[in-house]
Amino acid sequence: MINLVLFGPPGSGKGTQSEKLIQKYSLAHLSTGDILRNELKQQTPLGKKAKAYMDKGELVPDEEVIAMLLQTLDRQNHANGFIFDGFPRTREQARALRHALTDKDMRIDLMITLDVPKKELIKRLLKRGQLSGRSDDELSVIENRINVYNEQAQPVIDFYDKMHKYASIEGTGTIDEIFARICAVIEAVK
Ligand code: B4P
Repeated sequence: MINLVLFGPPGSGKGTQSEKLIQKYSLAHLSTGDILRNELKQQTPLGKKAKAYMDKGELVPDEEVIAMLLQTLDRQNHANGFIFDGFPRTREQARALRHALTDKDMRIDLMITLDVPKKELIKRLLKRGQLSGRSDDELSVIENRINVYNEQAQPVIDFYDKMHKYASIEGTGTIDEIFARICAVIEAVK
């Protein structure tokens, strides 16, 4: 079993690389962004509340996101392990995840950050906005999402770095080049 956290700014390729990782390592995928977008689509009370935050590029409050993630975690089969994509994003979320995993006799093996320059993030997200119509892929919202990431990232990185579970990966280049870099750090801890 291996449990991974994929971290990085918006547009750094967390979703893209997660798809490849779940194939290669047969992991269960938990993306809080995807779960929230699904809640929004279903017009659930959480989805309606989350929309206001997501539209502005703000984080959905910890209380809601943590409860949602823990419920989903309880429902998932975890034979080979999990990839947590976009969670935790705050130190509170990191603490809650550690607590929940400890109760299940599990732990995070590695937190991988995808490092991508701001200019490239904006380019990728504007392109995705044109192709997918995601309403948060619009310039002023993208810039706020990047600022929010920059404010919240360091405490999360420190949380895993203190436990020697943090790896930073250069997130530019082709998708396959980045994937090879990620696999190399995973193989080193397996
Ligand atoms: P997320 O869904 O996590 O969205 P993201 O950070 O924008 O995406 P990601 O990094 O996965 O980018 P992707 O691979 O798609 O969050 C959305 C919102 O939900 C947040 O702003 C927040 O409001 C809320 N939320 C989610 N989790 C939360 C939490 N834990 N707490 C509170 N709120 C939370 O890549 C982007 C684009 O780049 C794609 O189009 C892709 O094709 C392209 N791309 C990828 N790799 C590339 C490469 N190597 N070269 C060129 N293009 C590439």
